[in-house]
Amino acid sequence: MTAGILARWADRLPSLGPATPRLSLGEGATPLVAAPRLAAAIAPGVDLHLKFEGQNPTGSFKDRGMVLAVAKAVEAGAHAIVCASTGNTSASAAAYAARAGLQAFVLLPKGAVALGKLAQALQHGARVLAVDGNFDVALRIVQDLAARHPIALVNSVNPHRVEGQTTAAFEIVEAWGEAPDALAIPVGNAGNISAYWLGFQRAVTAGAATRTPRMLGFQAAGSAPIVRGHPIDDPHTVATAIKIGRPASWRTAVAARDESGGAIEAVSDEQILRAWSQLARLEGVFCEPASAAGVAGVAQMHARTPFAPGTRIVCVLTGHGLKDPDRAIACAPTLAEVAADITAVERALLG
Ligand code: AN7
Repeated sequence: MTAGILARWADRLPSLGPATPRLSLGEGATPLVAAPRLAAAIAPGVDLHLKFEGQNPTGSFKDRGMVLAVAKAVEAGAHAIVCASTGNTSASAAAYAARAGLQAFVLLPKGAVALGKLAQALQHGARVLAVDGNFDVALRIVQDLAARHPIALVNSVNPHRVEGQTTAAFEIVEAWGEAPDALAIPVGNAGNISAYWLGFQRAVTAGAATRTPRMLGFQAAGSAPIVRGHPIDDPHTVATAIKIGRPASWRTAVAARDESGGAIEAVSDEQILRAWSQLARLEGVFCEPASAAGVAGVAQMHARTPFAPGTRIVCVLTGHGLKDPDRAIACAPTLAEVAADITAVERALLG
C-alpha cells in the first residue's frame, strides 16, 4: 500500500500538524491517462486526458478529503463522524472511520443511492439511515446534529475535505510540470471544483506551475442550480451522485469559474450516458454516470465552438463504474442465453 496523500503532500497541506495522525488507505496517485480515441470521437484535435479518481481506495475522489478530515477529527479527540451523502462521501467516511477506530453516522436520501455505495457504507460498519427527503434536506439535518453533539461533520463544508482534495490538482501539475489548459469536472455540492481551483492556485504559489487552467464545471440539467441561478427544490438526474439542488460550495464554485475564465454549464442525462458509454467502449475506462458529466461537457462545448488544436484538457472521472452496476445493466441489452454447446455458441456469437 502506498503512503497516501498526507505523507506525499505534507508540505502543501497547511492544516496538517505534527499531532495529526498520518492516516492512510493508500489514497491518491491515481492514473492520468491520455484518451486519444475518445478525443477523436468528441473533440478532434484536443489533447484529452482522464484523471481516474475511481482508482482511490473506496472508488472515488472523496478519499482525498476524507483522509484529512478524519485525521483532523482524531486529532481533535472525536469519537464519531457524521455526513449526509449521495453515496460516495458515505462510503469514504465509513471506510476511514473504520480505519481510524471511529463510529460513522450516515444519512442517505431514501432510494437515491447507487447500490455499490450503500454496500460499502454498510460493510464498513457505519450506522446508516435512509432519510425521507433529498440530499439537501439530509445535509441540513447533519449540520444541526453536529452542532448539538460532539460529532465531527465530514461533508465538504468541513474545510479539511476541500484541502485534502487539492492534492489531485498537485498530481496533475506534477505529471507535466505545468497545469493543463482546462479542467472539466462534474459539479454537485461544488466542493471538488472549489478544491481543484485552490489546488492549482497553490501549485502556482509553490512554484510548481506558472499558470492555472480554465475551470469547466458541468451539472446535470435536472439538477443545475448554479447554471439556473437559483436553488432547485426537487432535483432529478440519472447521475444520482450529483443530484443536488442547493450546493454548499456554490459561491466558491462561481469564484473558480469567474477567476479562471471558465464556465459552468448543464448537460442532459442523455449526454451524460452517451459520454459514460464512450469512455467505457473507446478507452476501457468504467466510471460512474456522474463522472462522465465532464466528458459530456467537453463534447458539448467543442460542438458549439471548437477548442484550438492541441488544447490540453483533463476530465476528472470522479468515481468508479462498479459503484452503480444497476445502471450499466439497465442500459445494456438483455443477456442472451445459449445451450452449452460449441455450435450454439458459434451461431450466437458469430452469426
Ligand atoms: C462520483 O457523496 O456529494 O461537486 O455525498 O460522488 O464536490 O459535490 C458526491 C458528489 C461528482 C460531485 N462525482 O462532487 C456525496 C456527494 C461523483 C460524486 C460529485 C460527487 P462535488
